[in-house]
Amino acid sequence: VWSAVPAGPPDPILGVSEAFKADKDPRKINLGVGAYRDEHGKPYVLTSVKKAEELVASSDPDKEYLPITGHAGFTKNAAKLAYGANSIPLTQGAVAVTQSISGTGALRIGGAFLARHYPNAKTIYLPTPSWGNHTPIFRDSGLEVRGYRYFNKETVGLDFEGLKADLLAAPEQSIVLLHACAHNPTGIDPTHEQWQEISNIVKEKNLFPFFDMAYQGFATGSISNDAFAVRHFVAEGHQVALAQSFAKNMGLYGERVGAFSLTTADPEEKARVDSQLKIVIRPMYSNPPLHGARIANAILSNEALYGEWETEVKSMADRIISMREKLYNMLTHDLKTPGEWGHIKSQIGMFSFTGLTPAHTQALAEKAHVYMTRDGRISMAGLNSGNIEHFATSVDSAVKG
Ligand code: PLP
Ligand code: TYF
Repeated sequence: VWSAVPAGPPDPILGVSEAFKADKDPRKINLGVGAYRDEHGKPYVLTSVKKAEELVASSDPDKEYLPITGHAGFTKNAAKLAYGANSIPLTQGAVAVTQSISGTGALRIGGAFLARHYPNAKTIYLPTPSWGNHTPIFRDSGLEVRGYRYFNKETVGLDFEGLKADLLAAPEQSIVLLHACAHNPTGIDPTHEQWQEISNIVKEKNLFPFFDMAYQGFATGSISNDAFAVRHFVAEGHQVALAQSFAKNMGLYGERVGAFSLTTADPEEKARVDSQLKIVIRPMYSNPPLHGARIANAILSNEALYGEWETEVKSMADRIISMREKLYNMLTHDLKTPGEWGHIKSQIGMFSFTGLTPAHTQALAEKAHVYMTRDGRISMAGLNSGNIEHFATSVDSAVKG
């Protein structure tokens, strides 16, 4: 039956982990997938998460189905985390929110909802580059995918003029995907002033903003600072779509905890939107899983646990920042590696877009057992005091050829 099915390519990011696993050298380093590692290179389960799990277990909960839109306490608290407790649409009861299968599921629900109900052009503009999964998610949702300029190779910074020109040239009422903070893969975010300008263009051109917030807390270490863009747009009167993930900031990767929300005009409109979100979700997976939402809700609804969690998010962000400093110093001062490496320090969040070429990344894998995506992106969280020297000297050799 399947004789005509062609073999497909592996996921460009998860495929890196496969190559890493197959390598038996003890010096090997995986800087491919964006998953936090502690200073010993081990996956990290947050103490606040362990305590939340104990709290959940001690309440001896049942295993009944959740409603289609998920755990009501969790979705309420997730929306509060993103929009802020004083957000006007939130206090007015005008935010439609559903639990989702992490951030990917939230994007997919959003894509499907927009393809069905957005009254205007079914085109979504993604930054170039963007997270590799964005294009297939929105294409498979039934939207047409186009790009807007984002990264300037020359400055290794934001191509703000290109971004503005492309959004101004987009047909009115197009959808525009914005990384809320800690842009993946570049690690480059607009400044607050630039966000204000983007908000003005989005308003002027009547574009529809769809925020992907997969790293709230990871950019600056502060939950509220990292929500600046979303909260600014909402305060400016935009109606927004928002995909949230708790994979990174709570370390709940495999638990698949996320939320999708839409701000609406009023509670009556919200109720209609809610009903249609259910109609989108029901034939996809009926209702979401329980456990992760209970953990996240236990943290978000308990003041002491919330405080502990915020401290842990900041400590993850700070460890990454310290690795940026160290790597920069090794390349620039110790090894005098050719090139300008300041962007390693200035980039934000989990990733650094190093500027290493596909040829460099191939040499690093083959000669040094160092794995990263072909675009030269590294997950800073994969570096630690035990492996950073091997990484820096290997990069130095690759660059010097
Ligand atoms: N959006 C971006 C930009 C990401 O980097 C990721 C990956 O973590 C996601 C969304 C969704 O990830 P997940 O489905 O694991 O929450
Ligand atoms: O960019 C990353 O590394 C993360 C993790 O199909 C990820 O966003 C990567 C690929 C993928 C799902 C998650």
